[in-house]
Amino acid sequence: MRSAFHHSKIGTFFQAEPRLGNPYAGDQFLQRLLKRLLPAEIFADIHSDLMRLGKRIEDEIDPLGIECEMNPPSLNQTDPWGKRLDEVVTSRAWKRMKDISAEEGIVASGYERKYGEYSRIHQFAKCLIFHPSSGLYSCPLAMTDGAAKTLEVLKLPQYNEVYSRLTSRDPSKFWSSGQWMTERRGGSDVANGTETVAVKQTDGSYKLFGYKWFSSATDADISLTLARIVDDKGHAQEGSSGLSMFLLKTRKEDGSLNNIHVMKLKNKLGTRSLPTGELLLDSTDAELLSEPGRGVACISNMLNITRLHNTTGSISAMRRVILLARDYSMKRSCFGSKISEYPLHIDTLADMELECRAGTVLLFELVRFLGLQEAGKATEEEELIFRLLTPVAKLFTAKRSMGVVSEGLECFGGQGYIEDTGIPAILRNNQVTPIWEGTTNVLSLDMLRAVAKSRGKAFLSLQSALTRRLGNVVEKRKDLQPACDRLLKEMETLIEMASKFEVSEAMARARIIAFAVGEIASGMLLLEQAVDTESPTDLHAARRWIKNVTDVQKKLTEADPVESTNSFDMVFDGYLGTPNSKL
Ligand code: MFK
Repeated sequence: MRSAFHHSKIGTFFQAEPRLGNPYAGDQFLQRLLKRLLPAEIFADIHSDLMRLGKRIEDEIDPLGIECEMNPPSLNQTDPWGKRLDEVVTSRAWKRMKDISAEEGIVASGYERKYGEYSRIHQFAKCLIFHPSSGLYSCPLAMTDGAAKTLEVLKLPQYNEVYSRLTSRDPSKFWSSGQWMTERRGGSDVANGTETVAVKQTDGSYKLFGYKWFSSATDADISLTLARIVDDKGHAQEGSSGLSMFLLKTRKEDGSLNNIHVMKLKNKLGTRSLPTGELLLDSTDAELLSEPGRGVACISNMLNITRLHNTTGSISAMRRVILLARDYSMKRSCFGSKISEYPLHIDTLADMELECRAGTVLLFELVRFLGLQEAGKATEEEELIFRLLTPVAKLFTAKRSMGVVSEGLECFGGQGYIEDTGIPAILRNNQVTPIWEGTTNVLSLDMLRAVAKSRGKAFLSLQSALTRRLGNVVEKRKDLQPACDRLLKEMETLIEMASKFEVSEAMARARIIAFAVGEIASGMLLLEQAVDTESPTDLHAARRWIKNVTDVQKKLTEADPVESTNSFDMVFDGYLGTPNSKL
């Protein structure tokens, strides 16, 4: 009699592993979007470059990214005899990533302006497919881009060489930059928390003394940083207007560190392949770049670029997990069918795909604006929308991507929780995107400040762009009138309600306002994509998105932020001392 238990079958089944493939070839939505945004001959050129880079990512870069993840940096602080070394030891793969980044022109392609106003679209499309395979080398590249932008805006001839290195394609010349802003007392509140001081030297240069608490890419070649210039009596001005922006080289001519002590490397939840250090600046040579007291405004040039990279990172994490989950769904059988055949699973994937598409159109709208601005073609309306939507895109995509990536892990069942599949790292690494470059709350307030500084014109500019552009959508497809009307109504309500708030009321609702702006702007862009491409999936996505757009009136009316002075006690049962509940 045959045993019901077939020994020979034990151990012969293995889960089919998800394959990444060429991440550009696999992203049809991105291809359609680029085709729509670019003139035909430029698209043809960029498309073939991205196909090539996608193949290189599949064959060479992604394995190196995994190697970076497996070999995090370490700090060799002293030699056996106690002499200070402060050596940040990075992996072979991390170093190789720097060379590849230069060769690929991940920063350079934004500055060579080969495609004029479209150059930034090319650059950010590259970043989008590169980021999740880069072992987080995308972080130093983001800051390098931000530093290059800052130098370009400042137009100081004495820094031409530094600029040319930041934007070089030659690995032997290429320099990366840090952005050392965060101090122990000042993560979000840089203006009041920055303690680093700058002492002027007789030759006009400065020496910096301070402690930088989170310094991403500690192994960078240069860094932009903030410090307070002290006067002859040793006094430094407090607050934002006391801050100036400096450029420093991390090493001296002889290769030794520029009086920088690497106190420790941070032990982080994710982004472990990226060296993030605590640095003591102890007489570090630096040069003043901004006007004295204009440090925050000056470094904002950098911040607005790194925030676009942050947005890119969040979207690319969504795209990466979706590409893997899509592939896996077609391989994994469950209850007798491939899981790609189950409507419930498809519905889950559809929501993930939708978030990713909404983020992608928002990013490329901003990147398009950036290109126009740099080509001197941006209108005042575009400038205002760019300023308004940059923090919105960052906070919106960062927050929403965490939900998508978490859902993505679930698509693999238990395998999504197993470290050596590489899948959990997508989640761990992405958790930084809502935090660095300004948290969700800080960026919601930044958006409000942009509105306030423009005396409301930023909102009105978005509204008039919506009216005009959605009008064009309806011209092409009358059946989209209700969807367009819905977005216009939400924007109108938002402006009407927001304009009646006291400052403190608006601040307490800043998140709601920011997410509403993100949903409305993405909705318009998804509709434009749908009517231009006439793709049924783009149309489906746009309709699905708009159905789910938040009812602003309801949300703002029902919002019940606790605004009184004892608000903390209201939430936490009199924790601070005002009892407000009884057992
Ligand atoms: C793949 C992902 C790659 C990403 C890599 C990133 C790695 C980097 C890691 C980090 O370094 S994370 C640390 C980042 N830190 C932050 O993002 C700080 C968050 N806090 C803020 O953003 C605060 O809003 C801010 C420090 C800017 C507030 O400072 P202030 O001095 O209280 O701001 P204030 O008084 O509103 O603005 C001063 C000036 O700057 C004003 O100019 P004017 O004097 O001419 O009016 C503002 O208009 C201007 N400004 C501020 N933010 C701006 C801006 N201008 C343009 N854009 C902005 N975003």
